[in-house]
Amino acid sequence: MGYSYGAMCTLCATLMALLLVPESTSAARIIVGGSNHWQFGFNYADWAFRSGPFYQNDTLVFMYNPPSNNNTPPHSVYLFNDFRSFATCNLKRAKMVGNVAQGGGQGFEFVLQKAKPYMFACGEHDGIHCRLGLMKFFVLPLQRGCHA
Ligand SMILES: [Cu+2]
Repeated sequence: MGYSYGAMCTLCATLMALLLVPESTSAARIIVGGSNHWQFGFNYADWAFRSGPFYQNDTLVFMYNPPSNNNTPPHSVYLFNDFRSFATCNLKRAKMVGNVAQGGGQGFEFVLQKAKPYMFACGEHDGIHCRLGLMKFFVLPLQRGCHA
């Protein structure tokens, strides 16, 4: 008696939605920047915001051409340990995880092994790619499922 038809419908719809969303247990392989790959001037913070959430053990793939004679600007992948360095694009305390040559072919792969914040940037041109080129973003991978 207590439940209105509307409330029952809402409950039903909620249960249906829960049942229909398949719980994905396999890790994903995500191309950073999508079809834009890893390049100067694309807004990666915005991309990361729209592409999330990311999950523990997902793989981020950074695709960028190795340096060549026909003026391809080199890129790389750096990981920051502290937010202040990330915010100011100070690479001195960042660690290079992908060098300028590793973005070719299938791209440079980085597995988000832990459920902790990861802060990335391109380390080229003294932080100019990070500062002016918007080549920086952070992700906070979530644990997958309730029984991980
Ligand atoms: Cu770059």
